[in-house]
Amino acid sequence: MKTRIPALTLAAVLAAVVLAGCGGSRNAADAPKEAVATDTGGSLKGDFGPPQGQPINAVLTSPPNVPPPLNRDHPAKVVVELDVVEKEMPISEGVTYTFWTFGGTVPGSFIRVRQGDTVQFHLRNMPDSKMPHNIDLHGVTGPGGGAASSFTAPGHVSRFTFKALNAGLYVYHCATAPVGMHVANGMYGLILVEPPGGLPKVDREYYVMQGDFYTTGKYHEKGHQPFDMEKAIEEHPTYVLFNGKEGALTGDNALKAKTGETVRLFVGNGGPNLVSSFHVIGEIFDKVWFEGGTRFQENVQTTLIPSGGAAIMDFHVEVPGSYILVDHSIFRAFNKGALAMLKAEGAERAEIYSGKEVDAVYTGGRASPNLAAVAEAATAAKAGALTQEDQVKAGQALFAGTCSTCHQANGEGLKGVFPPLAKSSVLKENPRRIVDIVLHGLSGPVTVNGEQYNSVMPPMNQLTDDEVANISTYVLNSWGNPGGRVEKAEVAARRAAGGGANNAAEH
Ligand code: HEC
Ligand SMILES: [Cu+2]
Repeated sequence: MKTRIPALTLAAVLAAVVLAGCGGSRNAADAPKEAVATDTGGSLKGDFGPPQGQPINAVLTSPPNVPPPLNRDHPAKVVVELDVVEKEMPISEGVTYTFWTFGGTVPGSFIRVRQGDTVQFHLRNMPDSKMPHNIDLHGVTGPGGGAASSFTAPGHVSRFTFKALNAGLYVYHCATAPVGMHVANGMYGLILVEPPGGLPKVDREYYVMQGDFYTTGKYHEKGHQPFDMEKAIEEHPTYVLFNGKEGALTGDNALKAKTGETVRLFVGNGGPNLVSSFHVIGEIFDKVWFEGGTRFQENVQTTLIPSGGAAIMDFHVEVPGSYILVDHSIFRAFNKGALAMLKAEGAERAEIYSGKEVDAVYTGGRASPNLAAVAEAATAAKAGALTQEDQVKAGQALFAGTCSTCHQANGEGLKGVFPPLAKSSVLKENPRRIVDIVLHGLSGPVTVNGEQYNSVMPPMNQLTDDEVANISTYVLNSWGNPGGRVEKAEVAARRAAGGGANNAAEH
């Protein structure tokens, strides 16, 4: 190892010489001085003395909202009161989960303080909680980040105080054993420690946080889903979500902006396991304060957000339409829920972009909030009152995000490429066959309404039994098909029977 040190030193000297050489009017002494000038000094220069004025109660906000900029020129004593609430909430349409939360939401309340502030933190664990909890704030200087001082039993409050010495965007999370389980249940959020001058002004600020979730049932399995410790240890999430719920930020809940505005996202990643490749489809981040730190990078497509990390990104909105926020580890976006949306209103800018909505391409049925029908069907099924009509409605919503890409929303298909489902001769001959086709896919030659197709339909085995039942019932009762009803049990039996609907094997 020792022999490497002179080599590195030599490289540094050479680099300095090269820099100085091409600098024109600059001289060699400039370079190190500039480097020092841009150094904020970190915690060494983060103490601006004792708090001044009356104590201030921190404004806490629920996601996707962010407290307003502080516009304060001196350090203060800031009181934060955060409640730990364990509660059942939807994690997807028709699916519930028992979340453990900071402030009743996932992610927890957003906290905003100024560098040099003295923060008096009150953590209250609600009396109806079943578990003890604590908090580790990554913006705290001191062992455990507050965890050791904040262990709080149900019905108790604990208090600790820290000085926010480093500016930046920091994750906070529960650190009670088993830590992974507390985090997986939603116990994380963000605290922004503003630099003394604040951040540059923007038109809108939003709070988005990714997390991975582990349920015993598969993705979209309806009803209440318990936490699955094995899947969590194996790092095989069932859901990867922004703001704790599939659809938390799509359809009517989409983030909003207008053209001509600059939008800032405070994005955190609670994990517990996955690293996020955060990307906004159709936008380029003008600035990214990567890792939530002091410096920004410019003109970024995708920024990496580690588990237990955060980033701040600004972008100017030029063109109206829907922008899709994803984890660009893309199966997570389209098959595990890591998809959010920002809708920008304003006049078209044809000179920048020719137009045509991105919605249908990237989101299918997720763009509109009609997935409510799916939840209604699930509720009805649970009560033993599921009607054919419920199934048709739910099936229609699911068809939009699943089958319509190929067979088209009106079931007419695309001539020579995707066969029609409307008045389908295949379904007329044997309506029950739809279950096998959806579960196992279809390949080889098939004649539909007198026209030959010889292509491949991939198995849709990401769908749950009730989803297949609802979609099948919808198709059978639409566009002049023979009608009839497919129940969940029939789908389960066909799935268990395995095999395929391959034409070649049948003929
Ligand atoms: C990726 C494109 C694609 C998707 C998505 C898709 N299909 Fe298909 N589907 C096909 C193709 C291609 C065929 C013909 C396969 C062949 O040539 O053997 C087909 C055939 C069929 C058939 C039999 C022929 C007919 O027209 O009646 C049915 C029924 C069917 N699909 C239903 C569905 C349903 C329901 C869904 C949604 C759950 C779905 N498909 C999703 C491409 C797709
Ligand atoms: Cu906890």
